[in-house]
Amino acid sequence: MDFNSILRSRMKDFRPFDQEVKVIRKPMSLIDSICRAKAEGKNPVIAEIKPASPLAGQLRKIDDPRQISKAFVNSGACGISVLTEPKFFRGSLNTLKEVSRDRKVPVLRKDFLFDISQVKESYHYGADSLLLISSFFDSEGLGEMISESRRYGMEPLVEIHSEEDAGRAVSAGAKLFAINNRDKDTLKIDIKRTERLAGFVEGVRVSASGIEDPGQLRYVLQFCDAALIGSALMMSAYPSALLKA
Ligand code: IGP
Repeated sequence: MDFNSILRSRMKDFRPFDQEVKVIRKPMSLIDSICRAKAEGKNPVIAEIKPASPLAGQLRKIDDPRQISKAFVNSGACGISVLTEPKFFRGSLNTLKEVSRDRKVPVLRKDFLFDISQVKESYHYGADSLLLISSFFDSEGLGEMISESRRYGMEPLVEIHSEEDAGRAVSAGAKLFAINNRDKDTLKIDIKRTERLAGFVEGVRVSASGIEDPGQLRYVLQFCDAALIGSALMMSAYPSALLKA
């Protein structure tokens, strides 16, 4: 399994979101939340609700996503990421809606998004930010997704895997970047990618994937403003052991 196959599967049963949506809610700023955590001397961590992964299968049975989100916030998370891809990650938009209902920190929609209507959909289901994977777009297409997100008051998190992705994200005007330590073809982790790519983007940087222990968290926070952690938190009963490390 690789990122492009997951994207293709997502495109297959895709129907554009065509509901009318009133833009009333003002999304919370993930950038502000990261900067605040940093200023307060906390580990800025975005904790992810990730029921399953393509390699590991089920990580945790999610009965009450709001309970998990509350535990993450109480342990000091500065953001919550919610997987909404249904097939490989067993996520849902419903979970996003649930989690964002009583949000205390910004909520990120994590999916393999490709169509402009999915920006409005993300807002409708309560997202404060959404992930855009740089390699899925050309620079113009990525720029359009970014502008559309900002029309709803959401600053997207633009994910990069390579120098080339970084260049595209920068020229499309991204301000908030995720350096993904997972190879998108093999799904293997190389945590040093954070160190290699950090210098290619300017703005707020998040290191994502494969962070499993306090040592790795400290390592990535040398180069990035925040870390995004899924699997390790899903499999642990004590999120604060990692978040407050
Ligand atoms: C979390 P991990 O290794 O802590 O479970 O990784 C997150 O980075 C990962 O879920 C992710 C992802 C994505 C999932 C990063 N980019 C894009 C789906 C789509």
